[in-house]
Amino acid sequence: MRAWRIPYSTNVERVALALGHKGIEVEWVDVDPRDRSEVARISGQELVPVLEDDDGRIVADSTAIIRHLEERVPSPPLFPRQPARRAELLVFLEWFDRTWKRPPNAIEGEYRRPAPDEARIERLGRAIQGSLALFEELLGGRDFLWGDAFSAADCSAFPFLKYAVLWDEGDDERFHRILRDWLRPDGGYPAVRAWIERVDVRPRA
Ligand SMILES: N[C@@H](CCC(=O)N[C@@H](CS)C(=O)NCC(=O)O)C(=O)O
Repeated sequence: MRAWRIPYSTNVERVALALGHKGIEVEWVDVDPRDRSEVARISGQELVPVLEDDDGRIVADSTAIIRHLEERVPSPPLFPRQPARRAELLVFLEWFDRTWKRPPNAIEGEYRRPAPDEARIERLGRAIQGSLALFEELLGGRDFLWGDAFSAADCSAFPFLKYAVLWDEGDDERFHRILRDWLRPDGGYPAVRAWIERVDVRPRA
């Protein structure tokens, strides 16, 4: 398989974790963030990650790629086998992308405006900060977000929540700084911090 990536991409890291879990080897193609022409040509859109399977199939979007990998290489799994539990996990993935990600994206949008609305940024930031309590409860008495086994939920959420604890000095993405600034655990959320350390040592393709 081949996969297209840019440095420090959260959505690329989701796929790297899924590939690493399944032990799938991939040939990475590094994309110049300022030149998306190759990605656009192969996938019809400009965002990474994009995966090319060995049969030539092209899949864009990190969640679609993880679902595709699960179909192609079912073991070790990233989704529960039981259909109802699997559907619940798909709901979580959708909630994370459509609801949880909205405040940091909106803050980034505010900073692009000539006069950012500081009160709105504060309100949105508090929503990010408040979500830590929910993740702390999701991790109550279990090692991973969806139970005792590593799953697609961990692949999806870790690359964003990790900014509560981890920071790479080479990273100058504003979106990541927003996450770091609003996810500060300030000595609390021990289950979230332990989970970040637990997932951070997992293999990545
Ligand atoms: N829904 C897509 C979103 C992909 C996405 O936003 N990719 C970012 C990198 S994390 C990107 O290519 N952004 C354009 C840029 O940074 O110029 C997914 O989950 O893969």
